[in-house]
Amino acid sequence: MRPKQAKWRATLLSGAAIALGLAATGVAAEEKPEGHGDSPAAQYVYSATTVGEIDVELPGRKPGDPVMTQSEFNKAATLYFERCAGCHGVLRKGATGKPLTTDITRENGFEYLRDFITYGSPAGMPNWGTSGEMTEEEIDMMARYILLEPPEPPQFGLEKMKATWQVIVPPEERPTEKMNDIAIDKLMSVTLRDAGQVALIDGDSYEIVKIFDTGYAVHISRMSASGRYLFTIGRDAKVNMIDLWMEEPSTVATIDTGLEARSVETSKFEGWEDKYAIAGTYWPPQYVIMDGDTLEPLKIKSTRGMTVDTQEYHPEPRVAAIVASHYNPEFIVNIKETGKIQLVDYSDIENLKVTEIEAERFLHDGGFDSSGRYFITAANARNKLVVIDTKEGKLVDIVDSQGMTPHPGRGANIDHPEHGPVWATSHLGDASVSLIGTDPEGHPDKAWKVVQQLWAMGGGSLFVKTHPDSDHLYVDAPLNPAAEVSGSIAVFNTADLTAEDPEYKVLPIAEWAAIAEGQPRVVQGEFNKQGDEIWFSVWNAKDKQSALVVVDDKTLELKKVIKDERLVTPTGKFNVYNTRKDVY
Ligand code: DHE
Repeated sequence: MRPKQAKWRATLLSGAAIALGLAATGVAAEEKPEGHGDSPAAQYVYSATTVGEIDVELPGRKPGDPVMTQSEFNKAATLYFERCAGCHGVLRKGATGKPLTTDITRENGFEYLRDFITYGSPAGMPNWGTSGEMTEEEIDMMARYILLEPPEPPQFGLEKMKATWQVIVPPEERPTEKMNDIAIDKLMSVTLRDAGQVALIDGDSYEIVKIFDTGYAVHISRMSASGRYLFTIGRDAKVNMIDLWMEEPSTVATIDTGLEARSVETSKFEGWEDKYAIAGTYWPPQYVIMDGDTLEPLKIKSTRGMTVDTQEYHPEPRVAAIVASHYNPEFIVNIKETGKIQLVDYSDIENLKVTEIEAERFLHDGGFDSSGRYFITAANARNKLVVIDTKEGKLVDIVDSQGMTPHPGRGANIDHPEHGPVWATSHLGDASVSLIGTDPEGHPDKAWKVVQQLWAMGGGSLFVKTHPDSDHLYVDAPLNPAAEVSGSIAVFNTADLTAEDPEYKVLPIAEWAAIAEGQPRVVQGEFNKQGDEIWFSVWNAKDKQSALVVVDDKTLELKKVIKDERLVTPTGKFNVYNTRKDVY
C-alpha cells in the first residue's frame, strides 16, 4: 500500500505533459507508448468545451491546402478545442504542448501528422488512434485541419458582456436583513458538474435546500465576504450571483464573462467587503471586475503579454486561480501561460494599479497559509510552488515541490509537531504529499522548504484537506487508474507526523456509499463549519447514481450517506463559512 515515488514517476510521467513533439522532426511514431491517454494527468487536461461549440468559418482555399468541407472543418475544430487545445493552445501557438502553427505542420506533412496522432510519441502525445479514442476518419480530418490556419474564437468585450448581463432582482428590491431561518454559514454549495447546477445542502439536516441552474459544467463556488452572496462560475464563463438572505435563496444576477472560465472571487479586504466580484477567463484571456451587488461589468483587463522566462509574446494566457487578499484591497490573479501573478488593486479601478510578479509558468491552483498572509500556488507543469507575500505584495520564493505535478486545490494547513505551521499539497503524478514550512518568524530555517514528504495511496490526487480543529489530513486520488484507490481516501494523523514513515488509514468511501453501478471516484474533501466532519463527493457518471459521504472527523467513521436523484455528478463542495474565511 506504499508505492514509492520512483515507481509512480515511471508509470505516470508519460502523460504529465501531453506535448506533441512536432518540432523534433524525424522522431519515429511508436506502437502504443505505455500509459498514454490513461494516466491521471492525461485525464486532467483542460477541455475547451464551450469554445468547441462555436461555429467557425473555413478559411478561403489557397493552393496546396488540403480539401476540407465546412462541416468537416467545424467537426475538426470542435474535436481540436475539446481534446487538443488544453496542451497546444486555442490558437495552436503552444502551451504545455508544442506549437502547431502551419509553418510547422506543413513542413511535416499530412502522413506524418496522421501517424503522429494515431500512435502518439514518447514525449507525451497520446496515441489517439491506437487507444481507440479517435476513429481513422477523425484522425484523417484532424491531420487536414491542422494543415489549415487555425480559426480564432471571438473576443468578448464590454458590449458583449453587457448584452448578457441580467439583474433579476435589483438591489433595492432585495431584503435588508436575512429573511429565512437557514443556518447560512453551515450551508454546503455542491457543484453538480454535468447538470450545470449547484445544490445548497443544509449542514445540520443534510437536506437539499435548493438546486440552482448555473453555467455549463459549473466549476467553483465562492462567497462574498459578508456571507450573503454566493457566486458560481460555469465552464462557459457564466457567473451566477445567489442571494442567501432572501426568504427563498435565489439568483439575483447573471452575466457571461467570456467563452471559457474556471475562476470567480469577491473583494474581502476590510472596508471593501462585497464591493466587487472578479471572474477570470480561459478564453478570451482576460479578467473582468464587476459590481459586487449587480455583476455590472466595470473593468476588463487582458492578460496577453510576455512569458516570464523566455520573454516571448503569448497570445492566450489563461486566468487560473484567483483569491482575494486579506491584507490589501487586491485580487491575486494567476496567469497560467505567462507565469505571472498579478496583484490587482481594486481601490481605484479607474486608475487601476496592477503589480505584476514574476513567478513560474503554468500556474494553476493554490491557497493561503494559516495566517492568511502568504498565498502558495502550484505551477503544476513545472513541479514548483510559488509563494507570494500578500502583505508586502512580493514574491517570497519558488520552491521545488519534490513531487510530480503538484495539485493543492487550496492546500491544507497543519500545525506540525516538529516543523511548526506547514502547508500541504498532494500530486497528480505520484503518491507524495509535500509539506512546506510557512512560518518565517517562528521557524525561519524551515520556511518555504519541503520539510517532509508523506506517501499516500498513489498518483492521481487532486485535493488535500484539513481544518484548524482537526488532527487529520485527508488525501484523495480520484484520477488513480485503480478503482480501489480512486474510490478511497487516505488519512494521516497529524499528531503522528514525527514518525519515520507516517502511516495512513484508508477510508473506503465509495464502498460506504454502496452504489451498485459504475465506478465512482471520490473527490475533494470539505469540512463543515464546526470542523468536526468532512464531506466527500462520490462522483459517478452522469446517468448513474452519485452520492455525498460525510465522515466523522474524530472517529473516522461513516456519519451519513446523502443520496438523491438530483445529485448528478457532484464534484466540488464549498462550505459557506470556510470559503468566505479561507479556512482550510
Ligand atoms: Fe478544476 C479549482 C481549472 C478539471 C474540480 N480548477 C480549479 C481552479 C482552476 C481549475 C483554475 C482554481 C479556481 C480558483 O481557485 O479560482 N480544472 C481546471 C482545469 O483547467 C481542468 C484541469 C480541466 C478543465 O477542462 O476544466 C479542471 N476540476 C477539474 C475536474 O475535472 C474536477 C475534478 C471536477 C469538475 O468539477 O470539473 C475539478 N477544480 C475543481 C474543484 C476546484 C477546482 C473542486 C476547487 C477546489 C477548492 O477546494 O478550492
